[in-house]
Amino acid sequence: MSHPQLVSAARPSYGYIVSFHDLHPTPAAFREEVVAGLRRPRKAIPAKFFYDQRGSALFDEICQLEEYYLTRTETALLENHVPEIATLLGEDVLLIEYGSGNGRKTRILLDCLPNLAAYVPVDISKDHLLAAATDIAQAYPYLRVTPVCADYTREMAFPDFEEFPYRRRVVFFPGSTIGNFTPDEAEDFLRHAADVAGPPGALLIGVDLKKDPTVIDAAYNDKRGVTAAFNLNLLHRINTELDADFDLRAFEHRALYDPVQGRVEMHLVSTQPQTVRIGDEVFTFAEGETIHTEDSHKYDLAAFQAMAGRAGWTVKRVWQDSLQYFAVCLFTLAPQSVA
Ligand code: AVI
Repeated sequence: MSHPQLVSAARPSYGYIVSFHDLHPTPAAFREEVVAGLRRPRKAIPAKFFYDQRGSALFDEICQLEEYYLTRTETALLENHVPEIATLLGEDVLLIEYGSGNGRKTRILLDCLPNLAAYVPVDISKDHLLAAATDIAQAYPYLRVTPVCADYTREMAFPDFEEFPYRRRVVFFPGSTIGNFTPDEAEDFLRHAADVAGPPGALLIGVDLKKDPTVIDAAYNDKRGVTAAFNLNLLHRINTELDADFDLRAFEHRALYDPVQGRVEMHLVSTQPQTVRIGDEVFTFAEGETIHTEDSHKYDLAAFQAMAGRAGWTVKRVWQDSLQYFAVCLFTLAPQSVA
């Protein structure tokens, strides 16, 4: 992948999306994947389907919960260390963010990175992506904002951005979203990120760490029941979008941390024997049978660094909170090139 040389130029003011790369990710075959998942001997639905409009709003609410330590810990790490992060990354960075959320963490970086060359949010959901990118473009009128609509869990030809002079590409993947991949998928993603960044690129990534299981269990079983509502919203979404008749009162949220596997498994438990219809298809549930809806892996820091190493990354710096709940890691592809 060739990277254009930096050409210094006076920066104009934009305030709008400068260019949009639509890599036309195949629309998630929602019905097909749900039906196939419910036909499996152990019923499962991919976690990516949580995020309709209500699901995204509920996830934002989860991020504010006292029990959900991940967001506030990572945000504090970024806020406390952003001057050092900015120095290590240097000027004229092309900042590529995967799975852009509500933008709060992005803004911490945008406020401090000197002379950012462009901001490239990458997401599969076009509407969500364009809305978030427009907000950022308006808040940072001197920034080139160039969203890419793509399914980053699959192979894709990333744009080369020849039109923008920049010094290095930096991939930003906050939130421990890497934890929602299986370890094999996570390693593949890290390899993909190395390919997209290219030397002298860098990766700034948030990772939730193994810890006291009661702390993790509480984060996924909050007292107000927001996580339960987030989990059950998947059935509501299937009812509305796929002409189904799930009775939401006949399913319960379950999330349990398995310290041996190092992951939280989230399920929806059928509280009674029942049948459910999706269009013309009928599914039978025994009492206690579950739909597996999400895994959230927690890493041992050394094991995560080893995985990143296998994917081609070298650790440059790691920031952790005093309880060592969470890590923000900066990896590079060519250590000698870091400022
Ligand atoms: C998006 N992802 C990192 C969250 C997590 O913690 O795995 C999704 C989530 N599921 C339940 N609560 C939050």
